[in-house]
Amino acid sequence: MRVLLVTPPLVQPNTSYPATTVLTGFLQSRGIRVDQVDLSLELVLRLFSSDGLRSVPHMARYRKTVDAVVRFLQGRNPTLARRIVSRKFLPEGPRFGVLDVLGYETLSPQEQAKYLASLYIDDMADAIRDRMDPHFELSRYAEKLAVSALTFDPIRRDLERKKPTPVDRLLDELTRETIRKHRPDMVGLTVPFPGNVYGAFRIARMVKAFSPRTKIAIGGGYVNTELRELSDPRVFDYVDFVTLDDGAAPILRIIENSGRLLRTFVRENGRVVFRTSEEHDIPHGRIGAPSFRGLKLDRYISMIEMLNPMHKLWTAGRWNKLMLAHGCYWRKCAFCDTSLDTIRRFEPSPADELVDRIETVIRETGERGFHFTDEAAPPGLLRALSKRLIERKVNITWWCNIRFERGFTPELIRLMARSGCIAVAGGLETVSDRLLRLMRKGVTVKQAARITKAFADVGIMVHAYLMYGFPTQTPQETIDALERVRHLFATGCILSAYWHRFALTVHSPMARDPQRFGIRLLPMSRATFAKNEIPFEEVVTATFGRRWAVGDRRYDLGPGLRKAVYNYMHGVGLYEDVRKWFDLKVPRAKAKIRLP
Ligand code: B12
Ligand code: SF4
Repeated sequence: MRVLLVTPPLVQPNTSYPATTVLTGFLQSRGIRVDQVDLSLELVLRLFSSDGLRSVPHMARYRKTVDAVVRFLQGRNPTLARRIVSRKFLPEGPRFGVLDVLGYETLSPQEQAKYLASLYIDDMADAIRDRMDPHFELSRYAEKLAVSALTFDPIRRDLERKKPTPVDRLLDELTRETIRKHRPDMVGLTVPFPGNVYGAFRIARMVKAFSPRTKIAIGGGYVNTELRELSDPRVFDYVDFVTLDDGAAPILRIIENSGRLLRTFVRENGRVVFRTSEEHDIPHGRIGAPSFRGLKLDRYISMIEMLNPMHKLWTAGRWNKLMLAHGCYWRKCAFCDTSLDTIRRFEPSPADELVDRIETVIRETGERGFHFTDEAAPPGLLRALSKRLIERKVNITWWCNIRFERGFTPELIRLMARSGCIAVAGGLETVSDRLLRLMRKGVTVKQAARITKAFADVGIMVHAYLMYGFPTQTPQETIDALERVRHLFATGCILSAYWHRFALTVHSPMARDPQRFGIRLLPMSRATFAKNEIPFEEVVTATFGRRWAVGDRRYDLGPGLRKAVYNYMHGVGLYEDVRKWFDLKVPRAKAKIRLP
C-alpha cells in the first residue's frame, strides 16, 4: 500500500503545516510506505512565477521580476536585496502605501528588502483575487465557502462549475502531476482550516477522475471541529473516509483495510454512517518524531508583512512545528471548544522524549527554530523541557502559546529564556476581571500584567489574544479593556495583539449552559455539512451590547479596537485618548491600571 499525504491550498507559505509530518513520522515507524507533498506551497510557487502570471491581465512588469523575488524570499538569492532597496527594481502597487507611515527606515537593508518584496507579493495576490479568482488570498483559499457551511451546496457548486478558474485549473494540473509521480493507493488530505476545504475537495475530485481506484481520506482541525454532524452523502462523491480527532490510529485502520474503522464516516448504501470502536488513540508520548521527508524545505517563502517583530514570527522563517502535549491542561474556559478531544484529553509527553524529537527534527531539517503549537503549554512541562534542553546542550530558538497564569514565576521565565524561548502568546481576552471570572479563564488582569512584564523584562516578546463582544460585556468594559491594552503596550509589557470578535461555538461550555451567560440560542437550520459557530441573542442586555452581538455595524466596536492595536503595534498613538480610534461615539475610559 502506497500512501500519499497532502497539504491542500492554502496555508501560510513560510513553513509546512505539521499534520502530514506527524502522520508521516508515525506511519513510517509502522513500516508503511508513505510520501508527503505540500500542494499549498506548490500552487503558490506555480502561480507566483513568470509562467503562472501569464493568465493574470496587466502583469508584465511583475512577470519580469517575480522569479528572482521568489528566490530571494526563499533565501536563495540574498544579493538581490540591494536592487530591491534601490526602489527602482520592483513595481510598486497599492500595498506600498503603508511605507510612508511606518518605521521602514529603522530596518536593516536585508529586512527592508524582505519587507518590500512582501508588499510586492501582496500586491500580486490582490491582483490575482481581483482579476482572476475572487477566492484567492495568500494563505487561505475560498475560506468563505467553508466557514460554518451548514450545507455542502456552495462548495459543490464551485467544484462543479462549468468554467473552472485559472487557479482551479492550475491545482488540477498539479494534482495530476502528483498522482502520476507517486501512484498512491491512498491519498490522505489534511484540512486544518476553512481556507483548505475547497482546495482539499478540488484535489480529491481530480484524484477520483484521474485515478479512480485510489482511496481518499480527509481529517484535520476543520473536520474535527466542524464536520462532526456530517450527513450529506454527496461529500463521498469526492472522498471515501472522513476521520475525526487524532489521526494516527484511524488512518492506520483505513490502511489495514480490515473492515475495522475508528471514528470514521463512510458512505454505505447511499447513507453516511459513522464507524468506530473502543480502541484507544496512540498516546502523545508514543507518537514519535515528525518526519519532513519529501517536503522541499528550501522552497518555503519567508515574508515580512508587518514591521512588528512579534508579528514576523507568523510569516517569516521556517519554523519546525511540534506539540508538547495533547490537549489543554486547563480546559475550563467557557468560550473554548473544551468538549473536543483536541482540548479535553490532556496528555503531556515526557520532557526527554520531547528533546529526542527535537534532536531528530534538527537532524532531518537542519533548522533549529521551533514553534510549539499547543493551545496552552503547561508551565510544569515548560520548566522540565527548558531544563533538559539546557542540560543536554540542545541549542534551539522557540516560541509557544501559554496562559498568563501564576505558574509562570520570574524564575521559570528566566529559565525559559535561557533555553531559547523568544516569544509567547496568550489570551488576555476581555481584559476585565468580571468577565475573566465569568468565562473561567483563571487569570486576573493584574496577574496577567505582572506576568507579561516579567516576560518583557527578560526580552521574551509577548502577543495577546483579545476578545470583544462577549455576552454581557458593556461598551464601557470594552473601552476600559482597550485602555488597559494601551497601558500594556505603552509600558512594553506586550508587543503585539489581535482582537477577535467573540463567537459562540457548539463545542463550548457556553453552548451547553447559555443561561449562565445571559444568552439564548437562536434556532438554526439543520447542518448536513459543517457546524461550529451558532447564533444567539443576549437576554440580559447591557445598553447596546445586544446590537453588537448580532453584528449591527453601527454599534460595532471591532474596527476601532483593531485600528487602535494596529497602531500601537507600530508605536503610534500610545499616549492618546482611546476614543480617537472610533468613528462612533464611545464612552470615556474609566479603567485605572497600576502596572508592575
Ligand atoms: C497553532 C494553530 C494555529 C497557528 C499556526 C498555524 C500553522 N500554519 O501552523 C496560527 C495562529 C497561525 C493559526 C491560525 C488560524 N487558525 Co489555528 N490552530 C492552531 C492549533 C492550536 C494547533 C495546530 C497544530 O499545530 N496542530 C498539530 C497537528 C499535528 O494537529 P492536526 O492538524 O489537528 O492533525 C491531527 C489530526 O487532526 C489528524 N489529521 C490531520 N490531518 C489529517 C488527514 C487525514 C487523512 C487523517 C486521517 C487525519 C488527519 O491527525 C493529526 C495527528 O493527530 C489548532 C488547534 C489544535 N489543537 O489542533 C488551531 C486550529 C487548527 N485553528 C483554527 C482556526 C479557525 C484558525 C484561523 C482560521 C483563525 C482565524 N480566524 O484567523 C487561522 C487560519 C490560518 C490560515 N492560514 O488559514 C481552528 C480550525 C477549526 C475550524 N473551525 O476550521 C483550530 C482547530 C482551533 C479551533 N478549534 O478553533 N492557527
Ligand atoms: S482557551 Fe486556551 S487555556 Fe482556555 S481551555 Fe481553551 S485551550 Fe485551554
